[in-house]
Amino acid sequence: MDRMNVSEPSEFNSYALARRDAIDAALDQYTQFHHGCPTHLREAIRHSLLAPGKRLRPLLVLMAAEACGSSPEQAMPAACAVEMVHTYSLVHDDLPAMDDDDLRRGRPSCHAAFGEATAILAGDALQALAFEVLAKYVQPPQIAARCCAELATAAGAESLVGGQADDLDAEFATLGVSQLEAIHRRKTGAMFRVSLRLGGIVAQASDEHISRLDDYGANLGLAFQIIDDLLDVEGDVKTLGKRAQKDSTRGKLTFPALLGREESSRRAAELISAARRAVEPWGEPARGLDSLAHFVLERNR
Ligand code: GRG
Repeated sequence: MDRMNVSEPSEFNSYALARRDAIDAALDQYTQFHHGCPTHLREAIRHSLLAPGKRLRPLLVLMAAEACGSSPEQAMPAACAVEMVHTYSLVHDDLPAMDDDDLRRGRPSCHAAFGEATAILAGDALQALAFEVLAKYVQPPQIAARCCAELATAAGAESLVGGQADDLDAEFATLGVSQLEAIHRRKTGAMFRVSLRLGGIVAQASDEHISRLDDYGANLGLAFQIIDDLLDVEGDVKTLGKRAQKDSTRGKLTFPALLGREESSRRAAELISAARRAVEPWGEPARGLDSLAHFVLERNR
C-alpha cells in the first residue's frame, strides 16, 4: 500500500520515504522478543505495529530533532516510542468496547485477527515497550527521564486517555465546538505535540525552540483531526485503509456535523497556516515541518 499517496512527489514525501524505512526497521528490531513473549502475542503486536501506517508522529519526532541539529539516529528511540503508544491507542480504540472496528491500516484490526484478550494485551505491551525503549536507548539518562515524563503525560488521564473517555461519552450528546476541540486537543493533539516536543528534547533544544515546536504541534494536531473527520465523510475504505462514513452514520459528534464541511475545511486550513507560522521564523531548518503541514492539509488517508 502507498502510505503517502499524494499526487505530487512533495518535499515532505521524499523526506518521508527516506526516513520511513529506517523507522520500520527500528520498530522491527524493538519487537523481536526473544525470551518469554508468547508467539501469538508477538504476532499480534507486530501485526499492528508493523502495518503500513503513515508514521506521521515518528516522522515529526525526527523532523523536530533534525530541525534542532540532532541526527535521526539519536532521535529514533523517541520516534519509535511515540509510534508504539499511538499504535496501542489504535488497537484499544478498535475494540468492541470502544469504536468497534474490524479494519485498520488496511488489515484486520488486532482483535479481529487475534481475539479481544490478545488485542488488549498487545496494546498493554506496546505501551510498556514505549517507556522501556525511551529509558534504555535515549541518551543521556536525564533526557531519557524527561522524555518518559512527557510521553506519560501526553498518553495519560489528562490527555490521550481523558480525551478518549470524553469522546466515548460524547457520542450522542449535544456539545458545542469548544467542547469538541477540548476533546480532540487531548485525544489527538497531545500525541502530535509530544512528538514535536520529544524531538526538541532529544536534541537538547532551547525552551524557546521547544515552545515553537509545541505551538506547531498543537495547531497541526487539531487540523489533523478536523481533516480526519472530513475524510470519514468524503473518503473511501480502499484509500483510507479503515472504515469510512462510520462517525457520520453513528451520529458521532464531528467537526463537519457541527460546522458543515466548508467551515471545517476553512478551519483546518487556518490551523495549518498557524502551524506553519509558528516555525517560519526558524527558516531553512524548519522547511521539512512546513512541507509536512502542507501534506496533512492535502492528505487523502
Ligand atoms: C484507546 C486511549 C485510547 C485512545 C484512542 C487513537 C484514538 C484514541 C482513536 C482513534 C480514532 C481516531 C479517528 C482518532 C483521531 C485521529 C487519529 C488518531 C487517527 C489515526 O491516526 P493516523 O491517521 O493513523 O495517523 P496511522 O494508521 O496512519 O498511524
